[in-house]
Amino acid sequence: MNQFDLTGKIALVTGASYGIGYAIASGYAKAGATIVFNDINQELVDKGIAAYAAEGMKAFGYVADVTNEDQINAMVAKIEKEVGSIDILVNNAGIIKRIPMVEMTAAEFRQVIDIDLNGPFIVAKAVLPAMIAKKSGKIINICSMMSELGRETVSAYAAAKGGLKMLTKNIASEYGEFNIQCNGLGPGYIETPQTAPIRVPGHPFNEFIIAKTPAARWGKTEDLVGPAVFLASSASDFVNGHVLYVDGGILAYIGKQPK
Ligand code: NAP
Ligand code: GCO
Repeated sequence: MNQFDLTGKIALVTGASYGIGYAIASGYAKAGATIVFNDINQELVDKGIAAYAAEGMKAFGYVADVTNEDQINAMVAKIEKEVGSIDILVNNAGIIKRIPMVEMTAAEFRQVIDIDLNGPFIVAKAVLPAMIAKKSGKIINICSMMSELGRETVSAYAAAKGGLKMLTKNIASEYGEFNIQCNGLGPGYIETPQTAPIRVPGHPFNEFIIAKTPAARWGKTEDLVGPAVFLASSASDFVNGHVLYVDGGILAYIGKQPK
């Protein structure tokens, strides 16, 4: 039996019109899953559907803001009616604001917490009842290096991602008895639109990350697909409450000394 086969499974990946979510959803489709995704407006959803189609994948797309419980509950009900019961949830949608804490407004802080932490709570709460009823489910929360480490200007994001690590452990603890596994996937520094501003060749942070990564490179979204398939598949049925870091070794390394 191929433990990494997702045939017959329905996977919801939030914020998956592009970026990490798109790569993970595409990997799930190639592993046999039916993929469903949401984004915050129809233009992005249409863009995502076209992108999946261009790669020969049929994806079901829905407009829903992960911070809006009514929209998420309505979307999950629509998915269950139009596609089927959700077997795999990837809480991927997220934003970052890079602002020194003393200059960040409370509203800006709240917005990051709302999308990056409250959103995963809202979506997981919406899909859990059906998973409990069928005594099966996989929830994967996209964590971060900032689930473990801090750095200048990302106070809200680090607080959210640190909280997301603990929400992951709590869902695992509370619902493990229903054969539901909830794990985190913690990407390192990955080439996506979110990191484009700090990845400019010659930018000090770009050089810093390459020196801080044993693999001496930025990650690619493709680097995350295998670990994401593992966490969504029966190969990880006894892995629960774990955060799988896919970071090229960043968390293990003090960093290359300057020449
Ligand atoms: P991205 O390129 O900015 O994509 C984020 C996606 O989430 C976009 O499609 C975005 O749509 C969507 N989104 C934002 N707010 C939303 C909301 N309220 N409701 C629904 N969808 C929403 O980011 P990424 O780099 O792919 O990151 C994806 C996830 O990985 C995030 O949780 C991020 O924190 C995490 N992560 C990223 C890295 C990295 O190095 N890139 C590393 C570790 C973790 P819009 O275009 O409308 O904003
Ligand atoms: C930053 C980056 C990181 C990455 C990622 C690292 O400004 O430090 O955006 O936060 O997005 O979360 O794992």
